[in-house]
Amino acid sequence: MAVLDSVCPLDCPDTCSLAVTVEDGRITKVDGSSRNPYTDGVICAKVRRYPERVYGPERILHPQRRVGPKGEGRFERIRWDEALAEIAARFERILAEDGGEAILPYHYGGSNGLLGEDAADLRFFRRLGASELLKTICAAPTGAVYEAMYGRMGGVPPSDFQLAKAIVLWGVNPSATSIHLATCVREAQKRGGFLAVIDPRRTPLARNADLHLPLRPGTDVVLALAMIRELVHRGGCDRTFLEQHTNGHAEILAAAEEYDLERAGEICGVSPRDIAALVEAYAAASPAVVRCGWGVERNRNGGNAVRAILAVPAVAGKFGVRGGGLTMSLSRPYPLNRDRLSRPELLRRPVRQINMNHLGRVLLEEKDPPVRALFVYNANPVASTPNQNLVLRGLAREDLFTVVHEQVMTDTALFADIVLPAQTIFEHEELHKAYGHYFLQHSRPVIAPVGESLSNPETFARLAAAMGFDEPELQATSAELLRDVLEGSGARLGNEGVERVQREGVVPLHFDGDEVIQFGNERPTTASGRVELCPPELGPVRYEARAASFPLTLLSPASNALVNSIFGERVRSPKIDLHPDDAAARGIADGDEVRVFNDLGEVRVRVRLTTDIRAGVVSLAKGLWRASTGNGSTSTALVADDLTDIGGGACFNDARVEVCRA
Ligand SMILES: Nc1nc2c(c(=O)[nH]1)N[C@H]1C(S)=C(S)[C@@H](COP(=O)(O)OP(=O)(O)OC[C@H]3O[C@@H](n4cnc5c(=O)[nH]c(N)nc54)[C@H](O)[C@@H]3O)O[C@H]1N2
Ligand SMILES: Nc1nc2c(c(=O)[nH]1)N[C@H]1C(S)=C(S)[C@@H](COP(=O)(O)OP(=O)(O)OC[C@H]3O[C@@H](n4cnc5c(=O)[nH]c(N)nc54)[C@H](O)[C@@H]3O)O[C@H]1N2
Ligand code: SF4
Ligand SMILES: [Mo]
Repeated sequence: MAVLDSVCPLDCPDTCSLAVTVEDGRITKVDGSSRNPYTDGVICAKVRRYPERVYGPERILHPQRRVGPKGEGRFERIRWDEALAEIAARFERILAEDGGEAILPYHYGGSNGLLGEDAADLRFFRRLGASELLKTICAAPTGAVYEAMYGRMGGVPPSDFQLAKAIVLWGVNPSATSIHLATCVREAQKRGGFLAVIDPRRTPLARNADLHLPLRPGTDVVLALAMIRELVHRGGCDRTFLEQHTNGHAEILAAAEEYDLERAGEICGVSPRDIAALVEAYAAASPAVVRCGWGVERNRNGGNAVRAILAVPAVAGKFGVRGGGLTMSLSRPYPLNRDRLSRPELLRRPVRQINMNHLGRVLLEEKDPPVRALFVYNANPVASTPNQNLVLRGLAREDLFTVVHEQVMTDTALFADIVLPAQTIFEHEELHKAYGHYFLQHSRPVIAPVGESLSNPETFARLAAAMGFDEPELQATSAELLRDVLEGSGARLGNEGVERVQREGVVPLHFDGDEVIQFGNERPTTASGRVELCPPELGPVRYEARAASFPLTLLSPASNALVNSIFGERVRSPKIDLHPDDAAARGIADGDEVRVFNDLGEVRVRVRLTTDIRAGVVSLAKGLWRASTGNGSTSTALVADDLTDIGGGACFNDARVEVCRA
């Protein structure tokens, strides 16, 4: 028996270090380890059960070829060399007839490891001249806004939240999505810190907050502007900071003038007194920190909401002290050489770009050229991409050649022509950044590959060889990819950072000084070196009210049991949250099976009545598998593939639905 080090690679901000028990070559236990001092031995319950996925009945053990109709899931076992030869032959024919752009890679955050995504895979697809996928399904609006306003400035690290006298959690639910941050927030509360939560749902932290503003989804831009106006009118605006460190303050203050407390209260559906109380507590506290999550962005007004939220700490002058300022994704300060890793120079001519949120319509409607081959890896679009029914129709196209590289037989893999077995984190080497802390981590395999599974780098290297591509960078090993991504990492990793991370497994990022202080040692990296409150690329500040086609707003947030669709195979009977008033109006009782529907689709599930959600809003978890509902449809079946106002993001929390008894 041995206990070996690993790292959780799931798309979760915490990137915990793991201690994995291996007996006779098999994993018997996954636990937390203290190698990463921030995650310090604590992990979530779902990852403790990871071995069930590694060895479970859904695990894909060898390459397979479809023998039945698309989607039915009947496959025959084939050898790797047969699979690769068949893919290469199909790709070559498509290249000759329609060009590389008729091939579409589809990938996202299945593994957040640096070697398994946007590395060997992109090298291969660039050499092929395939269409380029715009990775917009998550964090595109927040990313575009943050980049334009603050550049790559580091955010407040979670451990410093304990120092804050006021914390505003805005559209984020750390109890499910970032458990170590939740611990830090509770610690700040124990020390007397004020907590406000802005969320249409009463999340676990909202239950014990000093103030919970259950606003109407999609109205955050108005709330943030009203806060700014109130700061100005109540003497909480830091004019000196605005003059010295920002551009565009006159514009944002002018936009804010439109929303006094009464008007904002009416639009957002919260009491004007609560908005005033929020501003008062926030203005009075130092340090005060705003944590903006991703729930806010998934709306047609999402980009503008995030820009207005990120302006609040600047207007209030909350920077310059440890524990004060703002936090979103913390991945920006990582010293990563993305171009060295993904080699843009392999692209011989510009190629078309395809927004991943439009997968369904692209498969069905794109003509110039049509998508003839789809290569899915690190993603499960049937579960996770907007407009599920359109995606399913696209995948059902008889003339579409679909390859899926996966760990388990997902709803997407069922539609593949060729299925390729992928490894889990326990079977290959990886390098891990995090978006919820500042420790770079390295992990080695702890078991031999299960079945004939291959890592992503190995799969794309073999595919390149099968295509006869002879560029040496298409055959890079994990060790070479690791060196490439850290090339030039310099001071941020210490002088011998590359060796150290491999030797020690965990290396903290170095900031100038030990602490991270926004507008101390961390500053905006915008061209002006200032906060850009109204940069031209974000357009004018705006809020678009929307005529409701159906009466209820559907949210589909993260839940404890899954990470996106990973572990969805375990979920048996999910429930949709409905407010008792909405239920009474429809004659629905707790536990009833209901139809949730709109003009795009219908989902049949049971109901959970709860006052933890605002009336007029319903909530069904993201990432469910089709088998878990009564009719094989999940929340994405009700989500239109509209794009957000900024960044081309998905509008998951902007769906309108009706609910009735089934
Ligand atoms: N357990 C678990 N952890 C995860 C994930 C998971 O699936 N499961 N997913 C990971 C990923 S990929 C991501 S991106 C992060 C996401 O992390 P979070 O941002 O915390 O997650 P979400 O659940 O998308 O949204 C957070 C909250 O936003 C609220 N919300 C919805 N619409 C609005 C709105 O219009 N305004 C406001 N103010 N709030 C709104 C929702 O009710 C929800 O409680 O979590 C990561 N961690
Ligand atoms: N309704 C609704 N849907 C949402 C959201 C929402 O708020 N509401 N939010 C979304 C968010 S936040 C995100 S980030 C996206 C995520 O969307 P996706 O990135 O598509 O996430 P998953 O559905 O978890 O699919 C990841 C797949 O990658 C596989 N995988 C893991 N590791 C590897 C590997 O090393 N190699 C290969 N080849 N495969 C691997 C996993 O088994 C899994 O099936 O979904 C979005 N979908
Ligand atoms: S999913 Fe998140 S909380 Fe759970 S082990 Fe992985 S990184 Fe840690
Ligand atoms: Mo995400």
